[in-house]
Amino acid sequence: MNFDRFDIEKVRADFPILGLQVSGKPLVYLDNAASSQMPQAVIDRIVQYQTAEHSNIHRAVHYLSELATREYEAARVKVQHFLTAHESREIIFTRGTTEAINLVMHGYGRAFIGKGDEIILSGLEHHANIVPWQMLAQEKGAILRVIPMNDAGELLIDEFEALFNEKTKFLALTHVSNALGTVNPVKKMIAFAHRHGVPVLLDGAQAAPHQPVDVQDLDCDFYAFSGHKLCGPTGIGVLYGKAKLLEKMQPFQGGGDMILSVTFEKTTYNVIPSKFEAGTPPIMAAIALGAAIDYLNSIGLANIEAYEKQLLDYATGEVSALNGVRIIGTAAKKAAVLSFEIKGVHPHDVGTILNDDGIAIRTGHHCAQPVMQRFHVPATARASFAFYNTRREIDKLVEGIRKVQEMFS
Ligand code: C6P
Repeated sequence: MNFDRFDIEKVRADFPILGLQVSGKPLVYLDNAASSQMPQAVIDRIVQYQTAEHSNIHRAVHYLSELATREYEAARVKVQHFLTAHESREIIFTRGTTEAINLVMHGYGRAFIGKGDEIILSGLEHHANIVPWQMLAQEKGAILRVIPMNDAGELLIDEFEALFNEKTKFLALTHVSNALGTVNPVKKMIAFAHRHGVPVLLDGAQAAPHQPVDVQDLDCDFYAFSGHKLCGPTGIGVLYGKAKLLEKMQPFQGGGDMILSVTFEKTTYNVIPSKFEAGTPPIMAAIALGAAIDYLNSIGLANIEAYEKQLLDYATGEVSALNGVRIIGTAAKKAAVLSFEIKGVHPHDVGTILNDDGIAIRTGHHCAQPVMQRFHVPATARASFAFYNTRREIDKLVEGIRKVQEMFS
């Protein structure tokens, strides 16, 4: 097996936290789908900003304010190129994927989706791409339609197509499932939705950190992702939206920076993207996200995707060879997520015992309870990989699973 896409030891050395000992053992961090770790370059960028650049933006003519404004807007341009968006004004900084989806629900959904209209979601969605649409449906009297999946965790495309009718007004779809790792055939699904005049939001939280994303090639109308899953900090996320849609949307929140003028009678809203960035934004976090994108680009998203696929293939082979372990989510096209259950052991016990060996995985419903319901499990154990993980770490995971089985035998 070829693991030499890039120098993994050099990459690991960029992440100080990977040198940590947990429970007296070297940390094996396999919870990257929840939050990935931060390289020194991003930590340094945060320190530099806080020590020599910090100020509020868009508000003053002094040196620091102009510098911080420049760096914040430069981060927006980095995100634009990262997503291959047409224009930087199509990039809106949010607190994360959740806020980005809520922004679309409020700004687009409340204006353009009404009573009896239908919104299509998939059975693979994270709660962040279910609950806002449910709230909208309750408010407006709209209806949610759900694309079912097969036992591998792949969406049933015939059933997807059959859901469309003249009432269909929106498709909100995850690019990659956080619970199972399924990579959805989003480009084809977007093209189908567009043939019916239906705009599409992609939840890219689990895709953007793991593969190149080109929103123009996908032709999605909205794309959302989070900084903390992409080697950046928490508190920052991105909403990409096509300019022509963002322009006709209502603001999400009211306050400073999103206005051109205010009187007690009337407010005129700012142009995009400011119209959607009310109040002082997470300036430091946006700049750090820009640094994270620079770092990922220095490795190359295509290299990351190829390397993580090798990790996933290796892990899938090793874990599926274990008696009494069931992998949940066996789609033909998967990102680096391995959800599993060990016969007779609650996933929380699996997580706790692995933690005793310094191995970090996530256990629970992964904020995707409908996925758990589909597979008739209350929860799973989930190992999720990043480009700084190694085959040796997967061996440790497998040793840990064997140890759990011995303890419960
Ligand atoms: N999934 C996980 O462990 P926020 O919290 O806004 O940054 O991201 C929400 C979100 C939305 N969509 C998908 C597909 C996601 O995976 C997540 C976050 C984490 O799987 C935390 S629940």
